[in-house]
Amino acid sequence: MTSQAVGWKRVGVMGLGLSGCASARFLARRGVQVTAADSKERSGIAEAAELESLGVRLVLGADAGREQVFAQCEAVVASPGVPPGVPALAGAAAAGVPVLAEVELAFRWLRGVLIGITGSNGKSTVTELTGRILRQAGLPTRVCGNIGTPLIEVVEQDQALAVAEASRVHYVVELSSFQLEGIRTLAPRVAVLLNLSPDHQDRYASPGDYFAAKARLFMNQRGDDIAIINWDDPPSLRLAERLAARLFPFSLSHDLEDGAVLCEGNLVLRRLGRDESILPASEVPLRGRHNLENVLAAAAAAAHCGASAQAAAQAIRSFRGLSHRLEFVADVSGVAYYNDSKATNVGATLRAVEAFHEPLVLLLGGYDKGGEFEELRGPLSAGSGRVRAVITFGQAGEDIAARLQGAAPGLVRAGSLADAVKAAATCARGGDVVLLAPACASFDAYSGYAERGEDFRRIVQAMAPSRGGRG
Ligand code: UMA
Ligand code: ADP
Repeated sequence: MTSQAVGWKRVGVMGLGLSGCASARFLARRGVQVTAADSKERSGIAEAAELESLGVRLVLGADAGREQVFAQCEAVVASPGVPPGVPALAGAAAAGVPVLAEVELAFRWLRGVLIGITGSNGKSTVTELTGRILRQAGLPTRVCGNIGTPLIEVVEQDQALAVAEASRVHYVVELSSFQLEGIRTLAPRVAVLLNLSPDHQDRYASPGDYFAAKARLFMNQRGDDIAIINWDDPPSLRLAERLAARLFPFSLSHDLEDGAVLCEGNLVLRRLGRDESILPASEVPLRGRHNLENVLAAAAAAAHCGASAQAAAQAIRSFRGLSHRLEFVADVSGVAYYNDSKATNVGATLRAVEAFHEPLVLLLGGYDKGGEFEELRGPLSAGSGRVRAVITFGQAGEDIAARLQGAAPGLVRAGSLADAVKAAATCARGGDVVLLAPACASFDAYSGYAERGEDFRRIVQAMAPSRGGRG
């Protein structure tokens, strides 16, 4: 393959994390002259020598902050974590150079079926579960995107497949708002929008701007594509009026004519007036009503790719959920500790609180992305009787405590996560649940939600005389 096949001779890549490195490799291997920039110094880029050996020109550190970095390029691939306002991207855009997402580059080379999954919460869970259902149904399946492996890396591996084989591959791709900002032609055969609630307000001017980025998932779909939307979520529903694709909604509370529904305790696919039961809701092993929504969405997406209800039921029954999502850690002196470190926004925390009937000691805090913490006041109030105490920690801890003052019972301000767990153990009584569902990102003290969740596990397990117990 040559640069002619890609269509460009000189391409810029902004950011050298997972997406940027994968994009730079892909392009350089196809003969494109790549200029790759990152605000980190060379010592922070482990792949520097490898990329240079492929012919990539690196612009690192302060030099990456210049407007002219990509002046000679015909296109720029922007990493999702790099905001469009940074001088190198703004400079390229001002010069009329297209700034694209890595997933857009990948889509132009993708030969199989794209299933795109977005939403404020539940993306990774639904992406993983949809992939498992498709595999159970015997369909060749790749699970990638924001969940971890860049789509371009997977698409590059599949360039080796013969045409017929490649066209059968199902790419189940988690798509973030950051990625969707940079799509131009990307069009999922099946697009799933799980829900919309404010997030990433450190990057967007308003929740509306963030929702608009999510809505781009549907913008290139055609009439024979499928749009799966949460009928119970008003902001998602508002988008349904503008769809070009065929709508297939899901709902736990409406008896839809066509869609995935909860009907007499069963999760059901209703198509052309015909009901097909997947499984009883009581047999879904995941905790919380929001996970029933996730299951309906995944089953609906897989059904539109040809998976049977039986395959869906089998995959759902054996899916215990992803780590750091309402994950049981240990029972310590009759108190159950749960790790929901991935609850990095208020919406996810609200659903986590709803998922328990036991009295809760809730741990909130971390790096604030502009969260609307006041929304927690009602559900956490003493009157609700659900929450025994709220412990706040980390950089946002003080602000959260101030914003919940007078609403949450037993409000305690702690420093680190370890201090917060200690304080929680003091407040909790036998039969309670201590829940880390922090409503904040973790970057004040950790590299990501996974590191924070692992730290929580370690702290809790150090207090536990023996492991196991309730799950
Ligand atoms: N960088 C700059 N200038 C900046 C900002 C960053 O040069 O102004 C550089 C950093 O120094 C770093 C690189 O950009 O070297 C990082 O790029 P990135 O933040 O886009 O990270 P990647 O490693 O490419 O990972 C991205 C996604 N990250 C983000 O969207 C922040 C990963 O999602 C995703 O798994 C991966 O691509 C593969 O598709 C993570 C995430 O946190 C899990 N996503 C957000 C979320 O889920 O809330 C959207
Ligand atoms: P995402 O990839 O969108 O961040 P995850 O599946 O990783 O989604 O879950 C992130 C957080 O959101 C976890 O705390 C999880 O418990 C919660 N969550 C999962 N599904 C939903 C949903 N449908 N609605 C609200 N919260 C959810």
